[in-house]
Amino acid sequence: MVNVQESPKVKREVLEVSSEIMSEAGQFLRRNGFIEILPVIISPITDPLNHSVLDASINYYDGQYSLTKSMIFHKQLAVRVFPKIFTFSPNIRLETEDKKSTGRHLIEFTQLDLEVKDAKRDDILTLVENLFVEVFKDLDKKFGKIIRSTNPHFSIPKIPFERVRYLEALEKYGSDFEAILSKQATEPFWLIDIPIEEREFYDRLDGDGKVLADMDLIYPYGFGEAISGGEREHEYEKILYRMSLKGNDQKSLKWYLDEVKKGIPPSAGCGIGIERLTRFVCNLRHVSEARLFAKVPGSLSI
Ligand code: ASN
Repeated sequence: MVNVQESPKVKREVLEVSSEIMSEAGQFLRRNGFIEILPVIISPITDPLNHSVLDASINYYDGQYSLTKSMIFHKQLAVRVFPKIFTFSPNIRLETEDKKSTGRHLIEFTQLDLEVKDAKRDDILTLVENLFVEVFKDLDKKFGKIIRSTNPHFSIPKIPFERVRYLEALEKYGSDFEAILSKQATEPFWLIDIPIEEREFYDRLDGDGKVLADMDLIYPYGFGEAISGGEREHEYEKILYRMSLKGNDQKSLKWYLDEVKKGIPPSAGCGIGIERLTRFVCNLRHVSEARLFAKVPGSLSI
């Protein structure tokens, strides 16, 4: 039987910080030529993800809607209409109970998801670094004292962030490298060139056919993964090939494939977890303290 859980107490100041993060990040993107689009909550297509979660779909007449796991495909289609877009996208990922105490997982969370037509990975790294600096400067000005009272490490991140190659880190530190490096670090850093088997089919395969032109951002002080993103595959044949390597079902992604056939532009982008960023800034034990109505894996709550 599922455990029914009371929602954790969330501090007012944490909600103010979270609200300010969203406001300042949105303004930064608008100043840089982005427009905000509305999020998609249900669709016949959603991110297949690289790890399995419980099914979250709704039957509708004789069809089926999935609850959004990420808006990746919609972002790729949206940049046909406007070259720089962002959205605050609610994601539903029904993670299993073992993710309860990672500190980083909720089954409902929000990504600031952005995508840029014709962009390269480096463009996104620079954009995000500048976004972080602007957001942290603004937070420092408005909430610096409050934040420092619970987070002695709070500081404006120094850019450019270090870039760590996934395979080099794996070789040096073993399979737990991400946690080890996150604990050692005092500044956020990029993990780049992630091996093909570690990610979904939509991130672009780079030169040697083994690693992708993609990235994660990792927070320091053990806070772990913050962001994932990359350059995207946009050519129909390559997408089919990548799906076949991953064993993705073509039928369930037919709506996407039909659009790809008509043509989608090259693009790159990423998604920034809002609750994780709030947790990092406020130095919170668990991401469930970073929003109201948080839903922790393995339980039911309001
Ligand atoms: N938002 C991510 C991206 O843009 C995808 C994800 O969340 N799985 O790459």
